[in-house]
Amino acid sequence: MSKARLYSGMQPSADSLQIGNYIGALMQWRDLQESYDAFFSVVDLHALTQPNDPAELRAKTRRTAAQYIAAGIEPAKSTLYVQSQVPAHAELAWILSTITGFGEASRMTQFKDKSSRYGTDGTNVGLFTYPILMAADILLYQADIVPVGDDQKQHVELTRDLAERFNSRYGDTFRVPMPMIQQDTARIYDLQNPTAKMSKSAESDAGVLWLLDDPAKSAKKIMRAVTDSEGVVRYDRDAKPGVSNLLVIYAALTGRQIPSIEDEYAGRGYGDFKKGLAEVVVNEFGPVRERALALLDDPAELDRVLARNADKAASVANGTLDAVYDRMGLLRRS
Ligand code: ATP
Ligand code: LTN
Repeated sequence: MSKARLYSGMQPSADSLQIGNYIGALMQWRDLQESYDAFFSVVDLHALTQPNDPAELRAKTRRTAAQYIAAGIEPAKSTLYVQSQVPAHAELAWILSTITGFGEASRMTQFKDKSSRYGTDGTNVGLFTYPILMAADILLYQADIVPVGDDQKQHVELTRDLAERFNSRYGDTFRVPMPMIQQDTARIYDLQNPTAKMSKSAESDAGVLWLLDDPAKSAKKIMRAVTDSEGVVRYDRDAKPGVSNLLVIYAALTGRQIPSIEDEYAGRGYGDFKKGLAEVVVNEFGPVRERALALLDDPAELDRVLARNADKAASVANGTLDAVYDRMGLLRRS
């Protein structure tokens, strides 16, 4: 039996990914690629909804792809490619926009949040149609499952609605995908503000652990992480968000259970615990960083790998797009 299809992606919105992207997405993708026919994209067209310097966007796109590979996404096993290199994404997005209700798109909470933050004049139409482009990403590949964080669940639901709507109007064309929502235990919070999600675009850098940072710098940030005055290494998300977050990171990177880590540090202070965690982080990130930097040292080879995978992606995507055009009555050239 052939493997089920999986699709996910990340925006190239920073020079380096942060540890939340690694634990919440890349580590899972790495495992999932063994049992699924996986497609992973660097969604650079989505990134255009934020202001970008062209040279920087190009660099961030390569850096994001290099970090996928360095974290264990194998370009020979999974189809790892850059979204804009497959024109079908933008084409299907247009088609899907014609079957999306204005009110339906207006209800997307991510758009509502961003547009209320930046105001109508500071918000581009691309931000409004962002979820439709995401639906195109997923539907082009006939994906069965889409691993994403909780914040993207509404977008996957819109994708399902659009697929069903198209199928009922024009005949069975798209597979209706299922979201695979990241578990709470894979959610990482800011080290300085442990009730806020760690994020690439955080305002302050002090609470963010970057995959490509000098390991000594990451160790220092861990030693300075916010804790509490109890002095006991114990998991309690509500009363002890700082320590609990550090425990989640420790457990995720070592594959250990939280109670076993609590036992190890029983009767010892936060200093010891943080030192232990810093060691774990440095050991895990050191080699990932080395691999990513080595890949970035040879951009021509990295670009070739990405081009090969874009060809593979395009051959699947174009098949879907052709069927869509045909079913909608667009005159195909002979
Ligand atoms: P941005 O600040 O540009 O929105 P981000 O760092 O918040 O970026 P996304 O690009 O939105 O991350 O997400 C990429 C992937 O990483 C998603 O699958 C998301 O669920 C996961 N992810 C992002 N931040 C975290 C986090 N703090 N903990 C766990 N997973 C995370
Ligand atoms: N919107 C997502 C990134 C993304 C995506 C996708 C995820 C774009 N296209 C398709 C899964 C499937 C985000 O911000 N994390």
